[in-house]
Amino acid sequence: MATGSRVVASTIRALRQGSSSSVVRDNIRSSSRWLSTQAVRVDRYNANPEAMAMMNNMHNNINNNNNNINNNNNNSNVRERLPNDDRERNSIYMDESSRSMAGVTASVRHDWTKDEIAKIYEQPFHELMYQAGTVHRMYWDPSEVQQCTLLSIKTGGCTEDCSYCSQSVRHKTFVKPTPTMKVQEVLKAAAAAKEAGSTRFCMGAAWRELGNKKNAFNHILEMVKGVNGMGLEVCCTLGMLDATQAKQLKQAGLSAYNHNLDTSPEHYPKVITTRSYEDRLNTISNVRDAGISVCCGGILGLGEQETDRVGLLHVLATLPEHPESVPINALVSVEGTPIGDDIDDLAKVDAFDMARMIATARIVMPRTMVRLSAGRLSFSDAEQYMMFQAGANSIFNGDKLLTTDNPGMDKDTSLFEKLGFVGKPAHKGPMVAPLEASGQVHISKYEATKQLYAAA
Ligand code: SAM
Ligand code: DTB
Ligand code: SF4
Repeated sequence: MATGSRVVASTIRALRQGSSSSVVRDNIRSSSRWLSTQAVRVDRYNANPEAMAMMNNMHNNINNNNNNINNNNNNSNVRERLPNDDRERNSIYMDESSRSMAGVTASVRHDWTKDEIAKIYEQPFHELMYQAGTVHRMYWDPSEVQQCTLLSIKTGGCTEDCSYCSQSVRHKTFVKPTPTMKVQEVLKAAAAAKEAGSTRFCMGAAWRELGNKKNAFNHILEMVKGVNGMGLEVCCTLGMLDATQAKQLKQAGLSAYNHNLDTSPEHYPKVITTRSYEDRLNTISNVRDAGISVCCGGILGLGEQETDRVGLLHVLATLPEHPESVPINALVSVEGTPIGDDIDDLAKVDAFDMARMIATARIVMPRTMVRLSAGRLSFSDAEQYMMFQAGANSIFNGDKLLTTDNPGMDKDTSLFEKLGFVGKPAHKGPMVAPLEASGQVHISKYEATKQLYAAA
């Protein structure tokens, strides 16, 4: 048996035995990718009955799991929710080739070319917004927006030279380096965030890498356990990680890890010289391999060209798995940083740039949460509305990001009321898209599955 089919067979066995371990979830992911390639081959060469049988089997097992999820929801009279784990969620739809509605077709693809993404990005704004808004409604409930809260648990004094960052030791900014916060202080802040309606708590440290900071790491593991124990989803952004550290964080209950690529590989060395793009990609793969959801995005306003924005989206959309979430930040210009001091008002990122980037991300990574991140203070409610229409479905809330200001809770509560948004609950998956549930989205399956259904 080929390796791919062996993994599928053992995954089916584990699912039958009711196992939902992270190993099984990882296997569902690799099985689904292998089966998709087999399905395409079956489509092209009319071959491989073994793959067809396994795909059928796998599909039934996953459908059973899904039915259980839905039955649980039906029992409590709650509208349907998908699994919260992005891999589990995506595996439910593994036999889906594309979705279409109202003249727009989309699919989860990993073979995008830069040219294809550029063509989407460069469309007339009104057309891009229409397509992105339609894709958003085919895959998501547009009224549900995730709220995450950031806390800087170790501020300033960072040895990296990121030319936008207030926390680099190389720039003279308003930030005063402070020691790592105590576990109890962090848990208190997490409890306050939960009270204020946040469902994901993200702890940031101004480090190049976790390295051999053993003591601090043990405290961070305690923080992760504590925040997870409060029923919040936990995210960290601590710089580069090795594979063992990623596994330890996963064991402690970490849901997601934020590690941004910031810009295209070509523009990156003009922004940061103390680490490489490859370094960042390695950490992202350590995080993914540990079974932690990847949160990875970038910043607009770093002096990049539009080709660099497309270049960043191309890297993200061709990763082995699309990130669970993609934060799109507008540069928060900080006095004393090379980019902050350089920038003139005309070079500032405007709301149309942000909406264009978010819309393109939404189209090329339809199942990813796109987070409207730093820079919201410089956009009006109407401008932010345009960004939600483009497909953003997550924000950072609270009056502080890491070191800079963010709209306060009251402001966001009134924005959510005005726009008719509700927050996504913690540890619960997103709602099934209402237009999918009501049958208005046309869903195409891989040819192999269609043949199986026809034969059954
Ligand atoms: N030191 C860790 C790292 O770099 O991965 C974690 C903290 S770092 C501040 C997290 C991210 O915040 C950066 O990767 C960058 O994308 C974003 N960021 C930092 N300063 C920013 C600014 N002034 N404006 C917008 N985004 C910023
Ligand atoms: C991300 O993409 N944006 C957040 C989060 N990930 C960690 C950070 C924004 C930082 C903005 C500048 C500051 O507050 O220091
Ligand atoms: Fe350090 Fe992160 Fe800021 Fe870069 S972005 S200087 S790594 S804190």
